[in-house]
Amino acid sequence: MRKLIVSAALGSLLIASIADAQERDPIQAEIKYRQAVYTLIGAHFGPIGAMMRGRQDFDLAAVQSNAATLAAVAPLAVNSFTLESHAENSDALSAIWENRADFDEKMNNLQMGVADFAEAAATATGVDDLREAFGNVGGTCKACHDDYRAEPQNRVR
Ligand code: ASC
Repeated sequence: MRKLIVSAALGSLLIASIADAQERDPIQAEIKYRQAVYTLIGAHFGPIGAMMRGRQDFDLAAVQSNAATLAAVAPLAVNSFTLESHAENSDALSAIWENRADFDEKMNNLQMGVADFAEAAATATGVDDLREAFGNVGGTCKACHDDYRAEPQNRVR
């Protein structure tokens, strides 16, 4: 029992020191920030996708709420690639920083696509009113993932 307590204490010290090291390293701090932003994007786009694809009952109020949050969060993604923050623990490819203008245009398309979707959701009466705007958002996600995100098999996570 005592051994267990000692090793648990050592374990949490180790975790705390890794967290401290990441906070002192601006690249790791940006990666952490970015992953937080994309976690939020996924958390709000996921339910929209499930409802739009008929995998979950369509609930207009839930779509509207998720879309509004998504529109607020998407601009943060743009600010999460300021440093050349590609590393072992990130799916962001170095191509981002080698094709900055193209990447920025694609990020801008994401923001506009999400804003249009949120606007469409605000006045929609049903799923059919949202198909086009949803397809556009999906296209902006895919455009970036195709060129600038590591393929799943290359991921460390
Ligand atoms: C999703 C999701 C994406 C996009 C993309 C569209 O539901 O998680 O990244 O749609 O697959 O092609």
